[in-house]
Amino acid sequence: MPEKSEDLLAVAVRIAREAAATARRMRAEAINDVETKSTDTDVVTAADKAVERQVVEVLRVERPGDGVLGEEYGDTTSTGAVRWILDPIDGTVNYLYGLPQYAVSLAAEVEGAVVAGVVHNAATGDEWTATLGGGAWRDGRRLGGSGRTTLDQALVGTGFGYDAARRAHQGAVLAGLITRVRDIRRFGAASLDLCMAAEGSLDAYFEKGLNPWDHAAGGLVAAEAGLLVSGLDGAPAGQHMLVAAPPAIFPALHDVLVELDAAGGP
Ligand code: LIP
Repeated sequence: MPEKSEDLLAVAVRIAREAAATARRMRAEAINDVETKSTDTDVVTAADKAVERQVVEVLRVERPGDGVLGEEYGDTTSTGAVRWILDPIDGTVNYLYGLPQYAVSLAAEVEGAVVAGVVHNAATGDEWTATLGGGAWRDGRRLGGSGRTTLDQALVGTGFGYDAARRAHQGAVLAGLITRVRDIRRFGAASLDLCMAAEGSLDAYFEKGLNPWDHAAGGLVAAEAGLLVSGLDGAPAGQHMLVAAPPAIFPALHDVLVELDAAGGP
């Protein structure tokens, strides 16, 4: 008998809240051991690593057969059907600067399909959850996405990679898009961007270069809020592109992104 998504969500919510408390405590103590990864601006702090170690250890003890895919320590082995997908602190640059837009993002994947997810803003305590087929929720309120129907009235979220060559291409895409939409917002954490799109605080969101841990939980929240979440030209959402938008504006945004070669470049 497969586990109920609701039960997996309850585990995820409890663990994410504990992890967020650790992130807050460590930030209050001092940001230290800041290292860089792919570029000089792609940072990872001691808190990122400590939070991921905390989550991995709790899951190892409580759910010994499960696997974990985390941003900082990669994939652990699993003997069962469940794999947890974790970004310990999504929005690390915001965390470094003290901007209240960073989250613990934790999703449960069963036989390759994400069935439960939580995104917990570690700065504000705001929390979004979803289960496959069970809807998307924020603090007990069911989410239904934006009612926007035209792209020229849409407030569109996006983000940028850390590599200069990719940023140059993304900037060129933005230059072509910005006159076709109401406006652009860049908040710095994909999981929260997807949750804002799910609740209608953004009308849509897109980004090239996301990793599974960036969007596993937030992508389920957005999809369960009724948004279309995918890549371009029928591809699934992935590193080449993720687009999340209500059905009314998804086609127009999709076609502009194709026209601007948003999935292209380095
Ligand atoms: C971040 C993403 C964001 C992207 C940033 C960064 P991180 O993840 O959530 O959407 O634009 O460049 O990749 O690195 O803070 O976990």
